[in-house]
Amino acid sequence: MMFRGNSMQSEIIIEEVLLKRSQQKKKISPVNYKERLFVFTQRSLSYYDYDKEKRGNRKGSVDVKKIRCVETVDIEEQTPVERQYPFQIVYKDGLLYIYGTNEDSRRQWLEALQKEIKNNPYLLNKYHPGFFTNGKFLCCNQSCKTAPGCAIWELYNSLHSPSNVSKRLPGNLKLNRPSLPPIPGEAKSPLRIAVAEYDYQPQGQSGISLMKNHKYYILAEKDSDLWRVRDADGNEGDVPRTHLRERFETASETRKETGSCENDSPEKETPEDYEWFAGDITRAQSEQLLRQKGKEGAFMVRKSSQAGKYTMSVLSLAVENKNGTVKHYHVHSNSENKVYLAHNHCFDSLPKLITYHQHNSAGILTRLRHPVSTKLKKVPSSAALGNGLWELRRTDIVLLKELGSGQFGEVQLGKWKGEYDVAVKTIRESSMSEEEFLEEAEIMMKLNHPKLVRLYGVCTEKYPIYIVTEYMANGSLLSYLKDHGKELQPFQLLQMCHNVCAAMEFLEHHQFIHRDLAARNCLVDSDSTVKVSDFGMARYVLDDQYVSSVGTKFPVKWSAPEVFHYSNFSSKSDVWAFGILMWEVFSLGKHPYELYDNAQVVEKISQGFRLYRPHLSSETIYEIMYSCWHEIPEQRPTFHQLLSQIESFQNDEQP
Ligand code: ACK
Repeated sequence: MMFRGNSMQSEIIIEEVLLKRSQQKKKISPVNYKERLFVFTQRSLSYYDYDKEKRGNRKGSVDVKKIRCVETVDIEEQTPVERQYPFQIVYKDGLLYIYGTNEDSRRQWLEALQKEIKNNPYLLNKYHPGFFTNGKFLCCNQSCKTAPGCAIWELYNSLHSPSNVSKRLPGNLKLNRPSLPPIPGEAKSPLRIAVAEYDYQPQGQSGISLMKNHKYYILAEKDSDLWRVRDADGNEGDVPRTHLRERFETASETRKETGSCENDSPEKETPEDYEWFAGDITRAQSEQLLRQKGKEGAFMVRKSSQAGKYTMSVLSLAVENKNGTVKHYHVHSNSENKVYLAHNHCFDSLPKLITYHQHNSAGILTRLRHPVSTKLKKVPSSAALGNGLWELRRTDIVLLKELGSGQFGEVQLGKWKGEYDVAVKTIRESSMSEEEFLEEAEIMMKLNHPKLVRLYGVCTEKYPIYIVTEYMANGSLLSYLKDHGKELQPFQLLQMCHNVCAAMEFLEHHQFIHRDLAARNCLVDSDSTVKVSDFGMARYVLDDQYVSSVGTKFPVKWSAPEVFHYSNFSSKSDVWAFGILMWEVFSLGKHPYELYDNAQVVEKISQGFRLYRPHLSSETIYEIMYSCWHEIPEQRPTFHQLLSQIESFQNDEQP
């Protein structure tokens, strides 16, 4: 297999000779398997005749923009060894089955393809885990090649989720979820279907368990808290309705899932796919976002506080109030499972209702004109939110969701000007020496590097103070390593260290000391890039336990001897911490010196002991990290040297 750079549109991302299954375009054509040279560029996946190292004629090509799903395929019993690693490419005009040469080859193809298609317009949220063979899918027996998928394509949620705050799962996911069987004798009654939003274990005898993303029939609403549901295996039981989200599907849409394929799969099925769907935000947040949009007919649909229901919020400026008026409408459903705002206008689905009201106000405040999105949108890398001013307007920021707790207080996901995602550190009173921080915040804002988490600005006029930074969809490097490290290859781990080293070289060049470099203070972006965060912030923490080298929170295990003995910080003490960070990366998020407490670490380090080689690290990589732990700071490499060592290693061999 070959990997190439992909900076140019037509450059090859990956190419390999793989087995391709015939597409059986006619039902009677036999299945056969041919070796083809597959060449994947940002534009297309093409395959060629291939004989004795020679590329022959092009036999076919799929436009990358038309790809809707890339996933593994379940193998049948007694599949020969050379066909153990199939994957499928579902695209607008067909379905392609290809076989990786081994698990690694398949994973690399999946990752490369999934990365390139993630912004494609019509990704599928369901797929077929089984092959389409001799006129039907082995997984669900549907006989039409374009029939809607029968299992949830789990990766779709992370590639395409509206509140893409959920973490991306790298690697390939194989999920084979059965679709619900029809309820005997109930085929003509309106089917109410709900999807579990969380796993649930039954408390009493009458309950059944729920599995996240699986579908259930709603049989009855027992009271305001409980629904009686039936799962795909026919088990019935009571479950809390807060764990389910009702899907507004008509009976015909449900039927499509289990057989008929008069129509091609709908491009967008659930409200989640739409620009206007805001998911779990509160009434107050929706009002703030609509007002920030400030346009007549700005609207969004959010989940109502009543489980399984939706609310539509609309802004009109054509009323006296200068901020405009926001109205909230419940989306009702009738006994035929049709949805409506006003009784006389009922629709099969929520998207259809919205389309109607985009053209007709029909009883609502104003026609729906401007969808307000809570989908993730990064601030363009060149932008300074405050136009050079570091004080931002608090009213331009809507806090949407807590991400976690940091050294100074909570970290929240926020929207700036109703459009861009930002992370907001809300600073608790007396957790930070603000004056000193504010004196330097402007300098920190100017430290601009692609591998440093951008500091956009602050809101300081009252408590809680806000520190507004770049939002990083995959959270801290430490939790990412713990959750997904096993899916990463050593070369990817080294790439993460390279990212951090590049940022640190930049800080070193600007004579700026981080003082608390560790995996917990780095963040991972949606494309798995790692960026260094919280640079210089350690100086402003007002917590004796953290600031004093004998305090329980002081990061002794990341500190060079001159730091824990004399509080002597320098770029060279950052280099020591970088060595520990490399160790954390190659140990997939292990805690360094896990058997020792801080005092024992001071003693051991002073005696010359150092961390052992993590088993994912080669000798050469270990030599690099080890060199960071020289007792004498001057003998440690600079970040500049470390960066070129890592790069030459990346160019020469695999770690
Ligand atoms: O691992 P996490 O989900 O990612 O939990 C921590 C938590 O807040 C406390 O630090 C998350 N976090 C911090 N800063 C950001 C940011 N800029 N973007 C996204 N998540 C962040 C971090």
